[in-house]
Amino acid sequence: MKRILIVGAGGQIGSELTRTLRDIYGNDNVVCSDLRPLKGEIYERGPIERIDSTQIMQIAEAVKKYNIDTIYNLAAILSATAELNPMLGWNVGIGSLVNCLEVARLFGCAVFTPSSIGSFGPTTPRDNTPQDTIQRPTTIYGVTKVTGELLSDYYYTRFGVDTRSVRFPGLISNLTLPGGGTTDYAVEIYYSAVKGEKFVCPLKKGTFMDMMYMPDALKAMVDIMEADPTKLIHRNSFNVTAMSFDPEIIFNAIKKYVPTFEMVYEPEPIKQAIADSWPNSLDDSCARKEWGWNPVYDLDKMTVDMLDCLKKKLL
Ligand code: NAD
Ligand code: AKB
Repeated sequence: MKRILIVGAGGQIGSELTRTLRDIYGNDNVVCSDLRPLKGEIYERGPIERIDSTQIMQIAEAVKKYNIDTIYNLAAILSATAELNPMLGWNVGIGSLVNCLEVARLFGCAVFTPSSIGSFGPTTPRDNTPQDTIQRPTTIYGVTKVTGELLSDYYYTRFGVDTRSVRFPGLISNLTLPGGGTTDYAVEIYYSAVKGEKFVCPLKKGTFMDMMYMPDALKAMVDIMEADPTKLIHRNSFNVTAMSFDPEIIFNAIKKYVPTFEMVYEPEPIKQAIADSWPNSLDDSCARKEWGWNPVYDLDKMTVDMLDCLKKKLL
């Protein structure tokens, strides 16, 4: 049975990953931690620690105290927010990663750290972006993600630390709101539709990006850490995707079920520039071949579930 520490468990992914990992591995075997206080049923089912992941001793003490063998490192500042404070983006993203890797080296832990479509840039092939290709991002978020991929591979080849990662697209979910990314609009649009509000879209029509529904993302994070290491040719990091759309396509997918729904475009320059530098769609064939990646949700199936869950939550 794994003994897991989640770092940065309070966010969009961590709030759901805590529940998933506790369902699989048992409440007491999954320690959740964050800089901010963690409150609520999901967190209180098992051990909670307050950890600032830029402080290596705080991670090391928790790993020792709970006999941890696997770290899920989720602490980061997402793309749009990081662009407003690049040093914070670097210090949290890289500080947390280096500390997790060093503690993992000393205590023999495996480490999962998500990369992102943000690790690509304007010179990357935009359509069907290959697994191994140009990675010259123009955002500080992307710089931290490429650095993170390289560092994670370095710790694997140099020290044998079992590091694994996926390049997530925009994640869509209904439990915890996203934390300042460029793809957040694809979550917020569902909240507007359910609340009966007109949606103000921060990106232009025709801005395509990859996306994924949270249940598939949770499955990816479990499956890659359970994968047979002898089958992994790549490690840090695998392209994974489930769908690609622009604002018009997701708007029409929602309008099919909420006929009165309205949207206007008011592009935000920072978000638009970031989105324009990212791929339109990824080729995730290596993940499919090496560890059986196979998402369940397409746009329509996700839309039905999102609207249903948000109606129960908000109305
Ligand atoms: P989020 O912003 O919702 O959550 C991040 C969490 O990290 C927050 O709870 C925050 O309090 C915590 N944190 C910040 N500084 C910290 C520190 N010093 N010590 C401890 N905790 C700290 O982000 P998320 O969406 O859950 O993303 C998690 C990871 O997944 C990040 O690496 C992100 O880049 C990556 N990712 C997310 C998406 C997405 O669409 N959500 C897509 C691609 C990659
Ligand atoms: C962001 O938009 O910053 C994230 C991501 C795709 O990495 N959602």
